[in-house]
Amino acid sequence: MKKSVNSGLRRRLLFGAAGAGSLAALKPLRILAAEVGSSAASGFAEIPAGALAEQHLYALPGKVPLIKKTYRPPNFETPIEYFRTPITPNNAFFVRYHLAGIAQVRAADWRLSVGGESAGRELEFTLDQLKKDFEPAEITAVCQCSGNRRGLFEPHVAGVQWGVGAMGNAVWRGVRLKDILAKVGVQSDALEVVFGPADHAVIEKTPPFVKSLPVEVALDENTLIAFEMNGKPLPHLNGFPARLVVPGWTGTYWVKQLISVRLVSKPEQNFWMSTAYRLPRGKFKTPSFKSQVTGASEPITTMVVNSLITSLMSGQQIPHGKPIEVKGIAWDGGAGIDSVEVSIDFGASWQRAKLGRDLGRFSFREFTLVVPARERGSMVVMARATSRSGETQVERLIHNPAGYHHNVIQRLYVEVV
Ligand SMILES: Nc1nc2c(c(=O)[nH]1)N[C@H]1C(S)=C(S)[C@@H](COP(=O)(O)O)O[C@H]1N2
Ligand SMILES: [Mo]
Repeated sequence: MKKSVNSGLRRRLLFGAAGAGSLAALKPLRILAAEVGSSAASGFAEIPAGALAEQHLYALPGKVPLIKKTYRPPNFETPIEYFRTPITPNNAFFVRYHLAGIAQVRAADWRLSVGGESAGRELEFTLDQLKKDFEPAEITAVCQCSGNRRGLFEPHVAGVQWGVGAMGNAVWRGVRLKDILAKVGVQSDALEVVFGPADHAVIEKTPPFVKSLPVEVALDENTLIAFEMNGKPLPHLNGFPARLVVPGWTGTYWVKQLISVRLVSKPEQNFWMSTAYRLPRGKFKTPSFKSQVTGASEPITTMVVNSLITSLMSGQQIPHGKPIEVKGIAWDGGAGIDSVEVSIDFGASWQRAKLGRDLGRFSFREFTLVVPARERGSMVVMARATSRSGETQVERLIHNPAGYHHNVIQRLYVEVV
């Protein structure tokens, strides 16, 4: 009982309750923080870190121990320490699957079939052909699950209860999808491009994880079919031998074990497009996937601006007088990060952090700011990222039924002793 109250308090403290009101109204949280005391020393909200996490950590083949959410299908998130560098290592990259029948594809057997009713012809490519016959392309981009931070939603929503680690940033290398589509010919009536994977349901009821994109997004020069991640072949659980990379768009479109690409003239209708991965229409200022808008809902599209403090742990004790290094990463849906500001006075004033090297507008961007620890007692550190399109993190959660787009300004409590 006590534990759940504490975790509730922690959650409210760190990410703000849905009804927290203006930032000024957050002042009483300082008292709550003092009450919670060192029992909050467990990282982000109820998300396990350190000792607490150990019981939930599990090493999949080829991976370091990751935070297990579900085993079958595998859903594992990245522990926070791997976000202390802007590139997420392959062996620590999160894993998300909807269906348990994951295909073990051999590179030599793999074929990509490309065609569809709005293509000029049907073609099949081997991995060697992709590597030899097309100009290579490379991009650094964040793959983030739409439901990253769903576990921090208040009120709670159903689905994988992700903490902050259902995301990663990598250098993806492969070929441009537009070059492949050009080979089959894109007819003028092409509306969407439909992507099919090799994985399938174990119980036949669930349809395969087929996703579509607007044709103009598929033809964007940044949309890749990638077979390398950070200079190595894709790990099996991250899509070996080839996956779709859609910089700026949420992870759901990044189809792994990709085997089929079809140009179509009508909106793709299957469970994963028509029912799952949808938002109440107009609730977010992200681009609209026009051909898929129906009634009151529309598909999720690009990521919202967000940031994560990685240098501090919730409840961490900091010696009085010693400066506090506030470090972390920020990212958005592709405008690029303009600024990250830090506040240590509940948002009354903000100071600009120094940004790290620019690895491109789709990448994590590091930030650092050293703040003084002048007064003893609990202290709340906040970080707020703003993109180059002027979008900034929200003070209050924009609630939605599927638990997507959590980008509430983080409020991380530390104790100056
Ligand atoms: N084949 C296949 N591809 C998939 C999925 C899936 O279930 N099957 N899940 C998608 C979702 S929702 C996300 S968030 C990303 C996660 O990529 P990762 O597992 O490499 O981290 O893969 C996407 N591609
Ligand atoms: Mo996802």
